[in-house]
Amino acid sequence: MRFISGNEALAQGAYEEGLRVACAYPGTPSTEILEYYAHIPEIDAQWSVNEKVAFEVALGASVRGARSLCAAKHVGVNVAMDPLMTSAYTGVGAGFVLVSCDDPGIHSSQNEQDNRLFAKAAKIPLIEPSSPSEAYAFIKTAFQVSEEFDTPVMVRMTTRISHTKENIVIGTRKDIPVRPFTVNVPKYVMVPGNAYKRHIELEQRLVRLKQYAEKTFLNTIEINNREIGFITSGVSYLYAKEMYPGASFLKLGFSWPFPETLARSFSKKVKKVYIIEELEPFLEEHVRLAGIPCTGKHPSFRIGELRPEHIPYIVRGKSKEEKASGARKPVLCPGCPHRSVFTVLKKLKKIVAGDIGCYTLGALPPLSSLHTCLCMGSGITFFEGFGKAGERNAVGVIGDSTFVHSGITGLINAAYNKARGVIIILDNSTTAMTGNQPHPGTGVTMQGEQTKKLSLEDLCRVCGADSVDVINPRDVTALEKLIIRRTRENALSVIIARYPCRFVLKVGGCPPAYDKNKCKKCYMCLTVDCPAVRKSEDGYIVVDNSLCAGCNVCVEMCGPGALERNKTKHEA
Ligand SMILES: Cc1ncc(C[n+]2csc(CCOP(=O)(O)OP(=O)(O)O)c2C)c(N)n1
Repeated sequence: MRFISGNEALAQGAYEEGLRVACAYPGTPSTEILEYYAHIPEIDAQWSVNEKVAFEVALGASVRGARSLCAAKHVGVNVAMDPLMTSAYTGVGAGFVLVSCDDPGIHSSQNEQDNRLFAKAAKIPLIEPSSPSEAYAFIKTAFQVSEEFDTPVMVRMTTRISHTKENIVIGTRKDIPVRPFTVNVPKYVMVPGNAYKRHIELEQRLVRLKQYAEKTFLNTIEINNREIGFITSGVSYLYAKEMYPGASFLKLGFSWPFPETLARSFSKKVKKVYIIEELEPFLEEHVRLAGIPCTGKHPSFRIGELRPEHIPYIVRGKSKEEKASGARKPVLCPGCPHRSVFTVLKKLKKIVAGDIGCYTLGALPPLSSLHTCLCMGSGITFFEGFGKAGERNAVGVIGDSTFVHSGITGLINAAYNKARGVIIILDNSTTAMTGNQPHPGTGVTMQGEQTKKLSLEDLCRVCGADSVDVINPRDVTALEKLIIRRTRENALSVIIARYPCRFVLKVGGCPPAYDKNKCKKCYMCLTVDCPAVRKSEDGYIVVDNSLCAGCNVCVEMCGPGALERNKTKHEA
């Protein structure tokens, strides 16, 4: 028995089911699935450079005969959409599962799309666990379904299932040998003539999958009070069960292709049918298509995470009552190397095309110096777009991991299409946002082994940057001069602002010394928005030594010299 999270339970279940290859790019709430495999020798696990690559490597392993898995956060599946759509045509070799971890409520994402729609769009079966123990059990069935029907399978998790912990009785690993590879050009080479035939095969497979959905043990009916019948899936089932324990339920663990006959027979056993689901009215549309009278949720419930207390509102057909969230404002960590870059960009009044990572926090006051953030890679492409619209004061910023994920093509495009200006790669030598995973620029694998190290400076040069500078962003004055110099040139420049994240460095520095007598209470030190520096009741400054990482960016901002540099342990 082990007390593990939904992600760990799913990872363990897949391990027991003979998984051999696992690929992902980190992304909340999916990250722990791959981290589980880092030290399991039977599984070849990797941080891939992005989700498209992860999907293809894993699918390639499946086509060659090894059971494989690709995990991604919901928006990661967007990146893998191109291979996903056609993989439904080719089918698989050995079992292949795509785990989509969705983020209703947008705890840590750029949107809250419902990836159940993607399973339907891609025409692959959809399995929805509602708890860690089901994640453990259902992933096994997912591999079996994948092989039985020769299809990729989507297992859809959501934040609450991924991160909830439960006691799970775990088992042992099955020995499932790698299958031999048989050349099968009509199946695996998707040129129009072959693809057309595979599409026919795919539609026939969907008919068989629908029949499977009608009888699989993943879909269960619980008949209790016949006045109220809930059709539900995923964590929404638990919420409905918690609020209406005596009601009847059709719980769909295999929700697409939709088991119409099962839903119809359930509806005949109860007086009224309610659909309980998070985000899109996915089940509801299918229930209505089947001609089953039902009550769905008010459209206000398409937004945000569902909570148990919402269920009575849905039953009464009412809208959601929004309560103001009392969430603390997020802030860059003390010692974060990104802080000084945004301080300088603010001073220079730049328009900043931003991207996704810890550094997106540069958008918040008082730094307020990141002005757009759409998706991974858009820091560079938006920078180019701004230029095409005539903007000469724009700067693009992108993190090192994000640059490798999807910034490289944007840089090549910018160079090829004669963009001018400055792109800053915020290189803290890690993927900090998702918990400090390594990436090719770090030269370390998921397992902590040394590997080929990607030189970002060499790469930027061959992509077509006219100049590439590497600078320590802790030297605020030098950074400012460099940005001014490069923006004045009629060229495409990349500045790599390189200093490790404090969670990579793991060494603190000495907090600065503070002399009250020199302090003019100008509060320039507060403009860098460091949690370690604050104003006390008497209007003077307090440096919290327990938080301070000794980066001295506040010292650089202090005109009167009241804050003075101590040599940091790292720099000494
Ligand atoms: C398509 C997609 N995949 C993954 C993520 C999750 N994610 C957001 S930012 C990021 C990378 C952050 O690393 P980096 O660019 O180095 O910036 P840092 O956080 O280290 O400052 C990841 C993995 C995402 N939002 N979208």
